[in-house]
Amino acid sequence: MPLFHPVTEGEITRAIVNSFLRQFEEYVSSDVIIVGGGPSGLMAGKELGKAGLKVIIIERNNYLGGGFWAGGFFMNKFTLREPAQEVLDELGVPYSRAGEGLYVADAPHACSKLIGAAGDSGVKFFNLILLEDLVIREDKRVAGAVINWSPIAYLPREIAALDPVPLETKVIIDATGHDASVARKLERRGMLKLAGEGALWIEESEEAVVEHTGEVYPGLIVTGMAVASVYGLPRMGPTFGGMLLSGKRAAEVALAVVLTDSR
Ligand code: 48H
Repeated sequence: MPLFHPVTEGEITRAIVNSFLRQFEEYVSSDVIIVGGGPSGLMAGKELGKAGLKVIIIERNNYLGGGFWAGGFFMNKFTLREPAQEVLDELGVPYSRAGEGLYVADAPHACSKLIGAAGDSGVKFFNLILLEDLVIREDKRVAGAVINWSPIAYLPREIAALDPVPLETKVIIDATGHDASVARKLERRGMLKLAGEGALWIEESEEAVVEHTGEVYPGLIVTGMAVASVYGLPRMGPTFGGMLLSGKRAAEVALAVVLTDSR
């Protein structure tokens, strides 16, 4: 008696292809597309999923987590300042006190729990997909994402001139980190001007990033380090509370936009 139930190779391939296509077709239209699966994007996704919205996270890598995996200095540890440790309480991630109002935790543990929580909330992950451009209609509002398989971007044009694919959505969240890749699509067309990220200043940076998290253009919300790049705010090094609370704020703003949007 074999341990595993017998199946054919064809059945396995069919299971993958059918499941992908069904999901892809369902998510051609969504409530929110989050570009970037780092801490701010995952946090925003988890909150929006919990609120019952139809949410996709697009990530160009074949893994989620962005800069959250390694923490600081490749030491797999990261810090959080009060009150952001409440997110770790919620996720069930252990941490220890490193000083007054300062906590330290294990980055892979926190990152995997956050990915799990986003998945549990119903968010769908589209890895290995790159945001190439935006859909903007006559009302001058971001109305969708234009995507392609990430490997396509790394192939020479003469063998991979492949048209990208549009997806419709009500709101896009730029959670692409230092690059602010989504906001840059608007800058390229003279529709937004990015100030560029400031130098490191922990005391100022996290609060400023959370405060400035919001809609920068109709239908486009920025979160995480993309906020610093858009508004010229200081960076904060390996402390992640600002990223998590910015993601939470982005979700609140996105929810308000979706609820007031009658389309
Ligand atoms: C698809 C894309 C695209 C694209 C980028 O860098 P991240 O971890 O971003 P945040 O803002 O959630 O967190 C920033 C944090 O990790 C950090 O770097 C900190 C706190 N730095 C402080 C300092 O002083 O340096 O994740 C962004 C994700 C990555 O996974 C990218 O691969 C992805 O976005 N991404 N995905 N299409 N065009 N551009």
